[in-house]
Amino acid sequence: MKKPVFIILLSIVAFLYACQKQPERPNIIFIMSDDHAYQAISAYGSVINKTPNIDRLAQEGMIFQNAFVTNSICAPCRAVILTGKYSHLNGVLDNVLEFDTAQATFPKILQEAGYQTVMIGKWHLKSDPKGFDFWKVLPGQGNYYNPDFRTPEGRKQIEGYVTDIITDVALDWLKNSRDPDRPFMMMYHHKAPHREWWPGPDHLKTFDGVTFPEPPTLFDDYTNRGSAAREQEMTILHHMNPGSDLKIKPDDVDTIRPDDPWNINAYKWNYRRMTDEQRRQWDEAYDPMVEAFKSNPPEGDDLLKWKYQRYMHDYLSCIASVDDNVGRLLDYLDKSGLTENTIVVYTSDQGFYLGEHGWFDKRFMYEESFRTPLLIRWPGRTKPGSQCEKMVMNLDFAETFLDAAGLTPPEQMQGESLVPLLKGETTDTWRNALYYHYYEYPAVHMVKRHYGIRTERYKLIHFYYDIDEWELYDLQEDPHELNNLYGKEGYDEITADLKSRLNSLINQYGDSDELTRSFLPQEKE
Ligand code: SGN
Ligand code: CA
Repeated sequence: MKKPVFIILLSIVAFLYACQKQPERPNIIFIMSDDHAYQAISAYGSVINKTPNIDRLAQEGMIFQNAFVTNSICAPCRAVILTGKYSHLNGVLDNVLEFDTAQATFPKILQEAGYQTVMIGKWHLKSDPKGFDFWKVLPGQGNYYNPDFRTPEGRKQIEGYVTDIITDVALDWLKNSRDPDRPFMMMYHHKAPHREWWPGPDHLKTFDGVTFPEPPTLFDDYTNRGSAAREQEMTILHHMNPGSDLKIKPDDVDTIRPDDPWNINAYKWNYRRMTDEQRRQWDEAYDPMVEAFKSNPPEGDDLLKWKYQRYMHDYLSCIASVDDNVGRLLDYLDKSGLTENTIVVYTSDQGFYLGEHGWFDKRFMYEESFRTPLLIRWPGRTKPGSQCEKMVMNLDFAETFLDAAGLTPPEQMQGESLVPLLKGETTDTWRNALYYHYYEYPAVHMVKRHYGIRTERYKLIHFYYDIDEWELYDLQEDPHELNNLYGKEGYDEITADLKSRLNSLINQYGDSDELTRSFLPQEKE
């Protein structure tokens, strides 16, 4: 055969092969905020704020109406997400234990398969991130103003507001470091709106003059509940502090005094991190509120109402910055032509109480903290404006991302890929019950250890360690979980069935007392 003919034939074969090749692997941007309650996202029907940019993901993709976590607290959720395994197997049962990075994680597997992998923002797992081409993370909880970052090159402080900076770093990587010939997976993880809710310069006055509607259970007295609900330490009234939480500025703000209560010094540490200009803007926004409070401090029920309004003001201001910055990122994807082949996920590490039961924080298996928001946009695969009612979990992310990249997840991962749901395929075999296990006790907020099962209609919880109490809720009749039916007449059969299904889940996921004991002390305090 003549040489030119041979070359032409070879080119045709190469062309035909290229046409048959796997479709282009999608990029993945996994946006996660910290403690962002679904009640504060307008796509979920928020009555307290608007989140137009996050809502875009619902309009252009899918909103999950029933997304849950396995253990509602920060570091454990992050370890579950990375490994696709429950806490009793990945070893991060609470915020104290360190993550063992030798484990298989979805970023490591994507990296080995040729993805560029990036981790920016809140990490909270103590050990250095592994499996990332680029990482820049906050130490521990991080700071709102002028935060420090951990990088492979050491620690570095960046001036500005944390939510803006995390986005600047993400955009900078996309613009200047990304190899356009390879897919990427970016974990873009906000610190906001975590306690102590310090709003950024752009939103210091956004909610001034607004009165937020109170949740119906703000004045809950915990009748018909167990000791766990009564004995927690996460009430807005008693456990939210005047300094760093409510922003009542101490008179001697520039002196750290060892005899000051922790929260007053926490206010001072936060304030002292600010530049002169940041402090000027802060004082201008907050001084009138502090003066009004000091001249006429509310009492009785009015004090709780006042604290709730203060809480919402600052919490929602932090979310306004998150929403703006999600908008900046989505705009860049549009402008750079990346939108079409990029899966964008928005979620929170867990849910949060916005005054329901009189609480803030999370931890309980009750709905507000057991659930988490989840919105996913996947152009060309997911129908815009679609809704998913299936019960999905943060346990499912690892397998979802691997599946979307055309990879087979390792055996030990315990979730389910959400890809069929995202494609709108009907599936009859989806899970019909959820397993939950929370461990961090005794600890801040004093939520007792518990595990349980949730089906579409019922929830059965066992609180243990220093108590032995069961709770049963009918979510259809009692969506706010105010009436514990455990042991009540007529519920024996339902309870027996739930207990047997709970045992099956414990076996299925390989949980056991021995595993808990191997990680956590058993001596009761
Ligand atoms: C801090 C907060 C707590 C919060 C934990 C865990 N107190 O200790 O309210 O429950 O973090 O949060 S603070 O006044 O220091 O903010 S988590 O999201 O990291 O699990
Ligand atoms: Ca959190």
